Amino acid sequence: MTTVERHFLDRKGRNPHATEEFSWLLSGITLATKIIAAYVQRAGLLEIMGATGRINVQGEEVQKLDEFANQTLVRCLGYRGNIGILVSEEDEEPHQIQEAETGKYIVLFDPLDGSSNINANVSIGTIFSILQRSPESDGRDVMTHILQPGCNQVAAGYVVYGSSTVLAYTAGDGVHMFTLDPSIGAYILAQENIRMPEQGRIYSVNEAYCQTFPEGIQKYLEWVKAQGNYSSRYIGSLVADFHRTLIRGGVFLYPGTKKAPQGKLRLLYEANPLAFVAEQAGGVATDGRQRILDKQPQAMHERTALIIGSKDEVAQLTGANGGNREGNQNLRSVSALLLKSGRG
Ligand code: FDP
Repeated sequence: MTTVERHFLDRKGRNPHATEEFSWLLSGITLATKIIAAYVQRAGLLEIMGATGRINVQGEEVQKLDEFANQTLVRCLGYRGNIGILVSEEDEEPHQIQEAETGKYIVLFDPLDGSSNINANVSIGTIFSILQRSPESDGRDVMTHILQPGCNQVAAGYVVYGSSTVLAYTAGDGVHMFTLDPSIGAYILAQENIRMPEQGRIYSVNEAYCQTFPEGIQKYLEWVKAQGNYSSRYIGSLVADFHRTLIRGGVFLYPGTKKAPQGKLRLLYEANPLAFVAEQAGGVATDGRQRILDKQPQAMHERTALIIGSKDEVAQLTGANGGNREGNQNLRSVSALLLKSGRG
């Protein structure tokens, strides 16, 4: 049986970050997510369903489980000696844990993604991203360490609390998946070096907003339906929709809408870590104009449009790789509309 930490340490020599120190950090994430998984499973019994009555920094209603998941991650990671800064989607400000000399890692996380689905027993998850303090910074301005492009991530991954609890992570050398065995309380290796299928005839989007999507996206959605061989799947929990896309292929998209012109999803806690996982599995992630991992974040809670999935399906939508005629038209329309609205 290979656990996450053991699997990671076995990569010593192949991955510069595969150290005992980093494995200790990862064990903070596995511990926290095991506690969260246990609570998610018993949420109805523990009377921790429902809203707290508080509105978070994102303007969203905070669920009791959101708060619990956030506190669990902060507590479990706060004691890991090598973590300097913790950044949560739920909190307005970063948690500064340690000085630069010791706390060289920064962990950013969405403690409970898809939380509006909690009360309906739909899969939800935790997403994490790990950075190192920026070497260019003088160490005083905390934001220069946090606002790094996604291509600087040292590791990233997610946990889906679904029919089973599954953890997938990358540290820049492939994507590896583990299943939580509740009888022994450990994540056990299920599959190494996962590859996302290059094609997958599944599109995943909240089509209710279609009328307010950029014209290029609307055209793509018309095109996809006209093919007759695509299926639509939308769970409404990014982490679960992404996990299906990783395993079965296809494309997930959440473009800008009238309500959320910049897109709804968060660059640092959602798009960046999933883009890192997608690329490491052979997939692609873009905002319609630019590779997600090249985006220079301007603010901690910045939002972005996201198109992520199988290489061929994203190319079909964006017209990348000299794609087909419809694809190229889609790209031009998406880019032109993004530029016109000042979002490019
Ligand atoms: P939620 O609001 O339930 O937390 O970013 C959060 C997120 O869920 C994603 O997990 C999900 O993909 C998306 O928002 C769903 O948004 P819509 O309800 O607008 O489709």
